Amino acid sequence: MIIKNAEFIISAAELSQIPPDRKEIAVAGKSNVGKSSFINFLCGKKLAKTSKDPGRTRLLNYFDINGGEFTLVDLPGYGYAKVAQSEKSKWAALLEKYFATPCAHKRHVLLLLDIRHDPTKEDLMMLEYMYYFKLPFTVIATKADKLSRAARARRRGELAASLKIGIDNIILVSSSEAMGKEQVLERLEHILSLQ
Ligand SMILES: Nc1nc2c(ncn2[C@@H]2O[C@H](COP(=O)(O)OP(=O)(O)OP(=O)(O)O)[C@@H](O)[C@H]2O)c(=O)[nH]1
Ligand SMILES: [Mg+2]
Repeated sequence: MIIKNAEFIISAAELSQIPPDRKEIAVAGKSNVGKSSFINFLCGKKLAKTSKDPGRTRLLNYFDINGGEFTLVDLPGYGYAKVAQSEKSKWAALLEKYFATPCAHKRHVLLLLDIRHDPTKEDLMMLEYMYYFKLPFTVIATKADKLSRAARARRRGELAASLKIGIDNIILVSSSEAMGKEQVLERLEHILSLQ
């Protein structure tokens, strides 16, 4: 798969604003894990706003890929401690609605985890959602540039064990050092061919 064209569609606070029936790849993960950077890296252009401050993406941001081939969704990050409880529950409600609402979209979730850290309880909750709502997912381990090659391989095994998934369901990426793009695009091609 080649991403030839990527365009911002809409920032939505409500599911009713979601564009009509499309194949959808959702990018989920903890605040600051690198979701927006990953989308920009994948698309080869600065589409999504990134930030050093966690909690930058507060809405569902939709991007069209290759003129209708599929839609990428940048989801608001969860688990950022310094945010007011009221904001947190707003995000949680939006995310829950996103995952729980049955829809015509054929969805696949890319669940991003920082390669250096063990999954948090929110990450595990996301995983529970995936299983509960029978949403297929792939784990993307971000910021792989922060570790040596040997440490990366070790962490991949550890993450797979703690998530109880196969290592082939974890792709290592670095948006800043341009690692893993080919593997992600290959996986997306496969996912979309099944939808
Ligand atoms: N070293 C390194 N830093 C990264 C990488 N990807 C993202 N970052 C940094 O991590 C921080 C957060 O990145 P974002 O892409 O904004 O994270 P996000 O998950 O979209 O965050 P929210 O929108 O707050 O949920 C920024 O300072 C990025 O520069 C990476 O692959 N390697
Ligand atoms: Mg973001």
